[in-house]
Amino acid sequence: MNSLEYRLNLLPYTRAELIEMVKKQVSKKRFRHILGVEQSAIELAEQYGGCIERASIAGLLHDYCKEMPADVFLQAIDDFRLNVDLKTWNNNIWHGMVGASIIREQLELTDEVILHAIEIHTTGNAQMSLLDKILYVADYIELGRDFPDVQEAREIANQSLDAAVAFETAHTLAHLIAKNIAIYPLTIETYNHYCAGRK
Ligand code: DGI
Ligand code: FE
Ligand code: FE
Repeated sequence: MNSLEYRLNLLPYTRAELIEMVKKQVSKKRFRHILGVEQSAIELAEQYGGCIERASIAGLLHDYCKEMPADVFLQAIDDFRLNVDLKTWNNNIWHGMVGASIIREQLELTDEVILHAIEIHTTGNAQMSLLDKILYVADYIELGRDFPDVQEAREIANQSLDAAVAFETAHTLAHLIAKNIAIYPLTIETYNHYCAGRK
């Protein structure tokens, strides 16, 4: 994907400049994951008729805030007047839900479609856009991922994006429940809508 050039002016940077900025924010391992998510997101956008450029930017930025310390998120929740209930969660929830606001400000990204996909990339929600689904699924199936059900998830994603959202959500929930980890309310919304057929 080295030939991809941004033409939509969604960001004041080239893709190469954006990649350098992301590289400075995260560990080598996470950087490799991020490049994998970008690649998978672009492929899903090609297959399902999404915007390639938005898929690339969302993939490259989705975990931009993943390694930021708790105090940055707690301050951002105040600064951006986000719901104070967010303070009771942790980095796993903050890096998307709060990260989107940090990215909007720090990277001068104003495209709300991309920002929303980043915001809910961990949890999903009941009304996911095409880009929301592309990023949510790409994060799960990128080529660097190696867990027991990943091959099945890739095959399902090749057939139906909604089925892939459902598969990922059911498996993530089962994993969280098995470990007695608290479920973020949006994750339950995603489950009710995409796995249990509630409108
Ligand atoms: O950032 P990544 O590791 O690439 O992936 P992610 O953003 O999808 O998930 C980050 C972590 O968040 C992962 O360990 C699963 C966890 N997670 C997903 N849904 C929920 C959750 N954690 C809590 N507490 N509640 C959730 O609903
Ligand atoms: Fe993430
Ligand atoms: Fe990720």
